[in-house]
Amino acid sequence: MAAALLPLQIFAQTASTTERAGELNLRQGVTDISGQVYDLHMLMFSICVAIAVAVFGVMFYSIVKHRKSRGVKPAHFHENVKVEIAWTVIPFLILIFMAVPAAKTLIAMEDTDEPDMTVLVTGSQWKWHYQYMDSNVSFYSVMATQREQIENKYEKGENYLLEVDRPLVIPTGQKVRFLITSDDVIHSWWVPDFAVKKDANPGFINEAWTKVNEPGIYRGQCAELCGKDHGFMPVVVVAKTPVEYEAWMTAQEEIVRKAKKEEQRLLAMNMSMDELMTAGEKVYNSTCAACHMPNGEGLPGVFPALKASPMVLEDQAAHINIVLNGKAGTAMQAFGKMLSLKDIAAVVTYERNAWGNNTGDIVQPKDVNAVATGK
Ligand code: HEC
Ligand SMILES: [Cu+2]
Repeated sequence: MAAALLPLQIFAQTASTTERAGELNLRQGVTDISGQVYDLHMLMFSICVAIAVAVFGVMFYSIVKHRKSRGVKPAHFHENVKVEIAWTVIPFLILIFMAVPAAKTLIAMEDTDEPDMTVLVTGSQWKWHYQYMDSNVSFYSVMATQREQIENKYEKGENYLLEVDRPLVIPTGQKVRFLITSDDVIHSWWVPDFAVKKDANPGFINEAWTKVNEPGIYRGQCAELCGKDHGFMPVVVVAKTPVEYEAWMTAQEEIVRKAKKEEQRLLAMNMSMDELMTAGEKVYNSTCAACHMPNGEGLPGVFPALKASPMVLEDQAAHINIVLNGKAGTAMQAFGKMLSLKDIAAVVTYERNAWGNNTGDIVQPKDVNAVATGK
């Protein structure tokens, strides 16, 4: 909480935020490409300023020097071939002069050939999913800013709305290719320090790439208006040295291996009603209650009540299926990728027995697996 922070820390945070807010120019970024984009931006900007100074200079000089009150008679030079050629050829040459370096940089930005590694980036309302194509590691990256900061109950932190639970980790000095797509609406994956900003379109895959020179934490956001929580899907990329990256990747692969083993163990076991209800309540409150409400009554006309819902009371397979796969075109998303078999078994059991639903049904991880695999 704000009150718990040292005054010095608060001062430091405010100082750095205002510093960033006061930044007027495009940032230089941390990759060769972002440096090229910056140089291009400065070149174009200087050309525009020079043209503006020349054009307005001549204009204001003429207005003042040749004003009517001084008795100046206007000159007439309609259809002057020399002037017409000049004002066609000069802008044409300026445009060519600008187009050559711009095209060079654009082509370099689009050149995703021969990457050292590839990450599939999938946007969904309102979080990012990262899948390392060269391994079996994948995870969601969800905004970590506290609700209380958003609601102005706590002091806003230094990285307000720009912090996540699990950042994307990439190695420095390697060409990382991003395949960018979406599960629902159009998002846009944007990391200003890399000069990477690509639309994430459902049903299409866009490509981008980066090669980060220095280890560090780089922050960005979804740059496409994608619904009510558009501002709440930040991008955080941590660039580590190749050695540190390898260590991180090995640890992640170990976690995946353990989870697979744990899943096998779960499939073989039966959990008790108490265990399932306790775990299920936790999952429900953190993942489902925002829409279906803590009391299971939903929001009439927007989010259906699960209390006394016929699907929840009767059709167990349909119930498991909608939690696993969601329902296309509605806010009910697929939780199969996000929750474990155990979590889904627990939350489905919880819904079937909480709020007076009292079906007595116990759903085990293997029941969820049966629906997931169609066996
Ligand atoms: C972002 C809002 C949202 C969240 C979060 C959400 N749901 Fe839903 N849910 C919906 C909507 C909207 C529907 C209705 C879909 C439709 O039109 O049939 C729905 C439908 C359902 C249904 C079918 C109800 C019926 O009677 O047809 C079940 C069961 C369900 N959700 C369970 C869950 C569970 C379990 C979770 C958490 C793991 C969850 N939902 C999280 C929005 C949400
Ligand atoms: Cu978005």
